[in-house]
Amino acid sequence: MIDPGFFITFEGGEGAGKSTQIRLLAETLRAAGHEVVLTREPGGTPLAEAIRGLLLNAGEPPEAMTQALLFAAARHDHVSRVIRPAMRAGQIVLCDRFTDSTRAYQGEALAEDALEATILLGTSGLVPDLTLLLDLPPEAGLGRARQRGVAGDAFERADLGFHARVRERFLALARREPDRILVVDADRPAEAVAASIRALVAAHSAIDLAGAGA
Ligand code: Z5A
Repeated sequence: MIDPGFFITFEGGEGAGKSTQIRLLAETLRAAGHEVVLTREPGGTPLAEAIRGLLLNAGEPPEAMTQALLFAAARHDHVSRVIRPAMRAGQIVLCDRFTDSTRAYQGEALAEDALEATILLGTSGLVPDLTLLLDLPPEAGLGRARQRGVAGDAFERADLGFHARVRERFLALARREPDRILVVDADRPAEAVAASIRALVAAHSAIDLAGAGA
């Protein structure tokens, strides 16, 4: 059975503006009368948030396959307890990072077939209806993230070359799945980015944004 809901993921590098934009789109959709679930990965359930703590704040980062399996375990709990039920209820689910982050980040160290096997275990085959890839140079994103003044997590502490390769892997995914993954230039003021996102959602879904300033 096809779920009546709609599943949108936000992807991109560090400090690309995902949290900002997901909040703005949620406001727009709610103003248009839609029921919206706003969630994030890793996280979204108590168990998955605990796994997030293990992944991002562990002193020594776990080995790559251990990381991928922890992301998959967190995602399985999140998908089965939050995302699927919301979609069955006809809600719009907005998720800050999902499987493409696994491909872009863990793809640095793992072979594609092994990585896809962990992704399939974590999602049970759920694929986003639409993915908005917020793209900007990693120097700009890291600069924004560091301006917030919070200590960087295990991924933020990686070198600039790593973040540049993450960006390239995201863009390669968008070239491979151009109907699902839409690239948004995130190196612009937040309101300009938000306007592009509203236009893309209106053009690539049946979601009615009328009356919400789309
Ligand atoms: N990870 C993984 O490896 N594998 C996986 O499968 C998954 C995740 C799911 C944590 O993610 C890490 O998990 C992530 C990959 C890994 N690490 N990295 N890198 P996260 O989503 O929690 O962390 P994040 O990407 O680092 O989020 P972030 O730093 O909060 O960035 P953001 O959500 O994209 O940006 P933001 O919070 O909206 O904005 C950042 C700052 O910039 C903030 O001060 C804003 O006010 C400002 N901002 C926002 N938009 C603009 C514009 N347009 N102009 C100027 N300033 C702006």
